[in-house]
Amino acid sequence: MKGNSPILTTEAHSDAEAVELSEVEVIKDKSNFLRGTIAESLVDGTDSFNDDDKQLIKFHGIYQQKNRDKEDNGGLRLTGKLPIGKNMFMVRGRIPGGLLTSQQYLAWDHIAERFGGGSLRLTTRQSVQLHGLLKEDLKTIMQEIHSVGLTTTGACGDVVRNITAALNIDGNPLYDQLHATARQFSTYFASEAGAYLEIWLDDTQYSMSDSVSEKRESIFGKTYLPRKFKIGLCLAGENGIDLYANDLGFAATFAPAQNGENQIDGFFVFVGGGGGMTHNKPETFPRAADLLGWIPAASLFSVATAVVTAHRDLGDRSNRRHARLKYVLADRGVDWFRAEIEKRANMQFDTARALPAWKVPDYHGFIKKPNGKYNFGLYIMNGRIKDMPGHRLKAAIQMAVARTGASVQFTPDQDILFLNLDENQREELVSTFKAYGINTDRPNELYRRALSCVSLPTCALALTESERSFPHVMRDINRLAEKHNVLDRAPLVRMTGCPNGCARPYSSEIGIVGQQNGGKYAIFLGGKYDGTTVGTAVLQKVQMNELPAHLDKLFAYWVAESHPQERLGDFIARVGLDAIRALF
Ligand code: SRM
Ligand code: SF4
Repeated sequence: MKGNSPILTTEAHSDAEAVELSEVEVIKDKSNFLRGTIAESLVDGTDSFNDDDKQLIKFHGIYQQKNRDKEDNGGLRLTGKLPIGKNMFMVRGRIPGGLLTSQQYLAWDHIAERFGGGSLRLTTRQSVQLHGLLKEDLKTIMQEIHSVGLTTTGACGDVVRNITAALNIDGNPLYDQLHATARQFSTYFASEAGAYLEIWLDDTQYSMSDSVSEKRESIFGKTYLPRKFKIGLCLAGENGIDLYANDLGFAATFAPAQNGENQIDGFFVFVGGGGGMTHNKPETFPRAADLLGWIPAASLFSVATAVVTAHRDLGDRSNRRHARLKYVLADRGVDWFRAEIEKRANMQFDTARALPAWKVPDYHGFIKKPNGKYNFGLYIMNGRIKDMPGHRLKAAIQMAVARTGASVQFTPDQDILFLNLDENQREELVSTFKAYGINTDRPNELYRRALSCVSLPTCALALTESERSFPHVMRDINRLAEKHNVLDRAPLVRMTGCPNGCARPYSSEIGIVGQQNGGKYAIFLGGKYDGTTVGTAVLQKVQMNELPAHLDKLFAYWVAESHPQERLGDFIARVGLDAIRALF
């Protein structure tokens, strides 16, 4: 399918080479399709990669990191035993829609056990990360991941990243159609050049040292995309994936097919969402995606290709802070961009079709499906799966997956959904978690969708704590929600250790965003529960021990002035941010 389209040229992209390119563009250009000297480095006896290869290994799903804790104390608490004073690595999976067989889950678990300090970290894009890995183990790890039909290629880097897809909560066959599309996208937009196979899996038939042909990357071209590119898929009216935070989002509509069964017949197309920003640089900002219009299902791949190649050709390759697709939309406007995609894909959007109102599905606990089987959503604080004294979560999940043989789906909220359990499996699951003392109750409304990013001690970009302080922050907010009697409409809270927005704080109702060393945070308000808007920084440089006093005032005002059951984000949108600012 790809390679035949007339829009798959890299001409505009090579024009872009006339401008002064960012350093990463130069590294990609001379990398021989992401090879660099990674293979040589793997056998050089050191614990690290050189600066160029450090950029290139990201495309293979690997980050070089350091344990930023000076001593092995905090690291042990939540992130497993991390090497001190050595370079170490993070590996991220590419798992479209977050779906894994039991064998695949157990493979990740087993690798974490042996190489990753006994800790797995579920991510906000339905994937999993391992931390604290050593360079000498990387090849074995990649081969073990590959041996169960999985990969890490394209999990990071300037490519189409892991595709997120709606959760299969109630067994509706439309989800299977969405998941099939997510897998097709994942294959369609995967790197074609073969460096991954050659370096990690010893497959030399892909070696291209003599002639480097751009045909090897028929969509991306030799220098790939200007920046990361994220795609999400959901059903129209059901936003469990934070659709508006993606560069490209598809919300499926459906109609009965000839056999009377519902079939996906088209998609609302959203473009230009994204979270990253830099404090005090107003030219950088989080942005909620724009709706381009509706397309019939037959246009899906040509429109997706047109949007990805528009980013390839029009994205800024000189300034990585301005390189995401959202800046093309912000600079040129949505009408211009719609016309550009119509030209590239040779189609027209239906802009008259009305978008249904959004709901956010709930998946925790047991959900009985029409076929009599059950799904079970397990809440996992911060997505961290690890054994701690008195709380052997990793062992419990490993045992539950092994005993039931159930497939699982990672959720965009860093949780696990166990799929399609019969009555025996359901009992097995309950007794396993009980034996390990794991609480399987549904979390309350405050905790249900709350997120925090990884941050310290592994993330090189972290300015403040996030994952490790989140339990304490949440305890304080829970106390306040109880005090003001708003637990049934508790706000969506998300926290990050820097403004890059990995836990999507901007599309939450209370976004706590690391701002400065010394534990100072910016507080973003105004985002809505359904993820359709982004918030604004209302408070700056707040210490976490000051947050409860601020939220106390906010909650009091909200309760006093809101309509019955009005959510915080909707309330703030109604009264305006000036009224909120006046509180502090
Ligand atoms: Fe992220 C960079 C972790 C989802 C925006 N992100 C990073 C790095 C790799 C730090 C680095 O560059 O050195 C973090 C690794 C930390 C560590 O030690 O593990 C990191 N991002 C994560 C994860 C694991 C957070 C989590 O707690 O789950 C998420 C992995 C998702 C996945 O499986 O693919 C993760 N990152 C996101 C999201 C949310 C989303 O996509 O839904 C965003 C905001 C949406 C967006 O992309 O705009 C996000 N991450 C960033 C950015 C800012 C990009 C920008 O446009 O400015 C960076 C920094 C960068 O790319 O330069 C970043
Ligand atoms: Fe690291 Fe910042 Fe992302 Fe948190 S938001 S994981 S601190 S890059």
